[in-house]
Amino acid sequence: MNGRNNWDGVYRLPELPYAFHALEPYINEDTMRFHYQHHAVFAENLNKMAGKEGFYRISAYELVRDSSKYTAEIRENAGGYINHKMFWRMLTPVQGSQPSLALNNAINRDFGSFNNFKKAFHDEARFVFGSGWAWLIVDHTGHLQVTATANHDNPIMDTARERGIPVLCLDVWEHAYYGQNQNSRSDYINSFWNIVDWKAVSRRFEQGMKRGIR
Ligand code: MN3
Repeated sequence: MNGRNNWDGVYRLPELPYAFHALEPYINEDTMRFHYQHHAVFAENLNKMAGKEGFYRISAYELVRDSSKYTAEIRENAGGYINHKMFWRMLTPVQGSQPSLALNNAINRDFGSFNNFKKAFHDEARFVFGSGWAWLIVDHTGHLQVTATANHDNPIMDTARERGIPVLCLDVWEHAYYGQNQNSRSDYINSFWNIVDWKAVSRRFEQGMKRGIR
């Protein structure tokens, strides 16, 4: 991975690219603060385990990608660390972003229409049993698919049932919405569409198409 030689091996908590209250009313400040603290725990745990649990100076991305080589505890913490990092960057307080032409065309090709895609993603997110994540991925044939993972698993894992590059993701653990939407995961998913950063998502799609799982 680029820059690894210069990396000191510390898993750092990335700053949020916006203020804690910036996504209101769709995600409220308390929920974001609580959720970000939750992300911090994964970084702390990785730092505690590094050097003792069979890995050192291996990026969290690689720990997740090559997850069959590591323990469930490493996989859970590395997954929690990278999933939240991806998730924060796919959200924005700026309204009105649009998918790029390339992403829009791929969505129409693979789902029939943008609304069909939204429905497929919504259903995938809604029916994750227990804790997990919903994803839009580019698979190895270059096609888009919606899929879900349990716990903090990620579709880049070498053990993933449906493997691919994450383009869009949604955390559907109860901690992501319970403070605001109580038990309505559907309300939370509906709110989510208002804060998706389609520019960032389109960039991920275009890079994913070029590079594949690195
Ligand atoms: Mn979470």
